[in-house]
Amino acid sequence: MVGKREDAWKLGAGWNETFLWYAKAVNELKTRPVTDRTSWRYLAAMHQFDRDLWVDLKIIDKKTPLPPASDTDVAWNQCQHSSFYFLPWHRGYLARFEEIIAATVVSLGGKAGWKLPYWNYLDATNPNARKIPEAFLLKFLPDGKTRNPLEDVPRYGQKVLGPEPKLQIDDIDLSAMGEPDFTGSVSFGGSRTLFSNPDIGVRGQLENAPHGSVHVLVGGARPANAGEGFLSAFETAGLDPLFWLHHCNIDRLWAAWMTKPGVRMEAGKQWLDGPSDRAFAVPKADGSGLENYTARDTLAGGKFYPEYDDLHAGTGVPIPPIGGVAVSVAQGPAAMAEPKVIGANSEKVTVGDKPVETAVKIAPVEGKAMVTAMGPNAPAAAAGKRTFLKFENIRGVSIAGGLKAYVNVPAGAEDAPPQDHVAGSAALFGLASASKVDGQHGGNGLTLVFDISDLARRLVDKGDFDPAHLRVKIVSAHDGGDAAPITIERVSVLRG
Ligand SMILES: [Cu+2]
Repeated sequence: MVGKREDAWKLGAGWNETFLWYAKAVNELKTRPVTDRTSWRYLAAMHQFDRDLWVDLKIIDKKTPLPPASDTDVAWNQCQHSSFYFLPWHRGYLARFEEIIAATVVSLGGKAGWKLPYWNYLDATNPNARKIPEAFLLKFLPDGKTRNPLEDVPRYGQKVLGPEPKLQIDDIDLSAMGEPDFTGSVSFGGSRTLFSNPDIGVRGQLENAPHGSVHVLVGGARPANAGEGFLSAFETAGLDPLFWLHHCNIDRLWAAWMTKPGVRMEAGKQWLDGPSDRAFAVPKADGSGLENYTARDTLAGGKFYPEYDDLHAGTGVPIPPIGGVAVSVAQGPAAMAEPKVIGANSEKVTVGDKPVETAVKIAPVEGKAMVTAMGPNAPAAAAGKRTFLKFENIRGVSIAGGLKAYVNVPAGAEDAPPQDHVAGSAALFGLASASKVDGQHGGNGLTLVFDISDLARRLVDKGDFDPAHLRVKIVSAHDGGDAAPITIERVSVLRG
């Protein structure tokens, strides 16, 4: 294939060639039956499919013939979330989607080599970066009468990405890019990383933000079945043409991260060769069959390895790579020591339309060591340790949502907790789906980890850190609204 993937905002305003052909190709794919492996709906169902929901949303009707089980068992419902396959699986998915669009563009009379653009929302040098690219907001194609499929999608969230107080999402940022390790150990669940471990199901930092946040910020979130935007749920996300540009940027952030000196890439066979229980599959570009791939195929030299015009702008990676080629990546033991649970709260928490406070108790020995480590006379090794707050098995029936947590909110400040007590905030992308007992995620819900090292240190400095009684305040989306409550099995503190 020729050419590289480019920044959507640098392709020209409004209907540039790339978007015009994308729109035409999407319209063409939409005309194909769902049994066609190159159809718009087949491709979206590969991410996740829910027949009842799709019927409700009129994406299919009850009589629509679906592909045979030999296809759907292999190729549908594959999306990898809260898993260390999150990035490689999506990379293969994007690559084949791009090839199918490119082939469609050619079949419609366009040029060969169409490339998926990326939505570079965190490019601080571009004042438009956070806006949804224009072509996704126009009602019609340039002919003035053909409906624009890039716009013709339910979206109830933001058109310009930013803080969303109602959803408790502070903002999107590049903090995930500072993580040194690609994946963590089984016991910790990979929460110190860009990623997460499949056995535990912790959401990795990049997957959490900007990935999950942008999904929910654009899609919007309301109580179950009230018509969330397609981007807010696993089952509909792939039906929004913007999904592919968002994921292209997430993929680029991974590519950029890999060029950072000293980062530790996953090199285990379990990751490289893909899950043993189910191979990753994509349709052949001409739709004639299915084809398997592994994470190995998504790395340099592999068939799904992408090329980007720029790994610098909007990635937080300061040194542009030479010729866009990833530098060799360190492998071996993780940069950080194994974090351990040193304390937890005692019972399941339910957060409804009012914030809830839960007390976390750290074991006395660990607590003392922690306070000492943060003091001025701490040994260097101990001082470099990090502190995490973990929320396990967050469940709810709302399609998505959000959560924000604070530690030790001062008395009297309950209504407007100070910013310097914020532990973190997160969009709960896929909440309902991950909470379904019969779902792919086994009903385990979502598990999140926030790095609270700086916050803990500030509290110790102020003398406001009693390890035996940390007060964690949790606010959920729709605070004061009508959303269904979320439950959290356990809140714990880890050090490592
Ligand atoms: Cu996604």
